[in-house]
Amino acid sequence: MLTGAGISAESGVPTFRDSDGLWEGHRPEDVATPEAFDADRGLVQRFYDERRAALARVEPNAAHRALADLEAELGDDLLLITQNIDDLHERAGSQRVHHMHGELRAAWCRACDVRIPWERSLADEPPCPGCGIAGLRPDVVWFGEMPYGMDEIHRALFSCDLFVSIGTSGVVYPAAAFVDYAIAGGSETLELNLERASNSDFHVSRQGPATELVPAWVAELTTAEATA
Ligand code: BJW
Repeated sequence: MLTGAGISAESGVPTFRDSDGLWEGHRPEDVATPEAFDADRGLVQRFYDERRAALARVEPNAAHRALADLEAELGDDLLLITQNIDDLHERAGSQRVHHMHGELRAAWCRACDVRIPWERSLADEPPCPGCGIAGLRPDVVWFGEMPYGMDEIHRALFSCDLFVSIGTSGVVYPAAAFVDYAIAGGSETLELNLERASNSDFHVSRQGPATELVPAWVAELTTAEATA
């Protein structure tokens, strides 16, 4: 299972590539890079500070909750990989969430290479609690950086029975290629999205808002499992 910005859209978290989702007028490809951070650290730190603070004003929606219910049924048979850096899956009750692009509520010290939970601002360049150096950045994955946990993800993709992609545009790699890896491994594939993604190799694609499609699909699946 892969989720993207679309699953959090109805909670009020802006997506990246929808009409109102631009990064202060920039394409994410131009600013979500370590080079952009080095060029204008204040801008990037403020942007993430604002998004971290905004988490307090949003709530998980019916799609997040349905996936938490599904995890309660399937346990370790469900691997929930999210590209999102918000914590709405966890707040809905999911316990095994793999944040491949990092998390807003975490910081990474570039000086001592530790990753720590972080709730406050980073724009004022606070010292790292570990080494005391002001080297903290958001613990998120920018273009040109390696997403987290790719070995585990690849193993799961090549061995799963069903790969489901929810609310992601399919333009950012490596996540955009997951459907192809799953198909290569013999999996069925399903897309749930407002609009078809650009990597539309899925066996089945359903269009609509996540808060409708995801609970309906989870209900179908759990009913089918109960009667099997
Ligand atoms: C709804 C809805 C509703 C709306 N209900 N649905 C040339 C070719 C191929 C690859 C490359 C290339 N040049 C460079 C690359 C690699 C590059 C890349 O992909 N570039 C592309 C732009 C071409 N990738 C990387 O650099 C990655 N690293 C990497 O590749 O390392 C090497 C490697 C090699 C081999 C294996 C593994 C690794 C790193 C990518 C990091 C992306 N980082 C960001 C920022 C994270 C921090 C932050 O959040 O600020 O991640 S960018 C941004 O895009 C963010 C997202 O996670 C990511 C994906 O966005 P997402 O979730 O798809 O959102 P949107 O807005 O695009 O789409 C929303 C979707 O929701 C739409 O489909 C709507 O229809 C839908 N929707 N409302 C249901 N209510």
